[in-house]
Amino acid sequence: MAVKKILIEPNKILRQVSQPVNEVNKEIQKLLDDMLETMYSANGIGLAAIQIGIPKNLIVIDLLTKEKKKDPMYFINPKIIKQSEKLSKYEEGCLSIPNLFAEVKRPSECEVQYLDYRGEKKILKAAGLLATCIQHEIDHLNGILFIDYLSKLKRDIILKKLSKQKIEQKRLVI
Ligand code: K2U
Ligand code: ZN
Repeated sequence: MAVKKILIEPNKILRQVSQPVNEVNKEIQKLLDDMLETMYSANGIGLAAIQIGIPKNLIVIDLLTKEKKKDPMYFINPKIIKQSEKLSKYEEGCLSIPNLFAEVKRPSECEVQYLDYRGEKKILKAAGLLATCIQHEIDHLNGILFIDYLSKLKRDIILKKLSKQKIEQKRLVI
């Protein structure tokens, strides 16, 4: 397994629409393994392949709820097939938008159809943080970031802070 570099917004690659996976094979499983290791090392609870620059419909999630015991979930070609009318608010973050959080409203529950790590067809009913995370990650596969749901004012403030962070990091490297 390998830890990969996570792309940071603003980055055109993060706005790409990812493509379906045609065959679940060793190469795809290795990619899922690397995504999971990258997510754990970044203290995230979800990661989409596009965040490491791979435009494929692949997501990993681990909410680490049971006493921080690892219980990874793998989603290949995930598709939301139902969403509740009821909405829930959650203060979202993103590994591609480091150290910045904002409240986002999303359907409280969703049903997602996908292939699992072995390529088996599955349907999952999700609620709470899992529902939020799945919808956040599937947004990534469509080139959508949580800041896109914010007002222009809030989004511009966040983008300004991100650009400042990037300049400061460049200074540190030199
Ligand atoms: O897509 C990502 O960058 C992963 C997000 C997933 C996430 C976003 C919003 C709400 C829940 C999950 C990161 O894990 S953001 C860091 C984080 C960690 C724990 C809880 C919430 C956010
Ligand atoms: Zn994200």
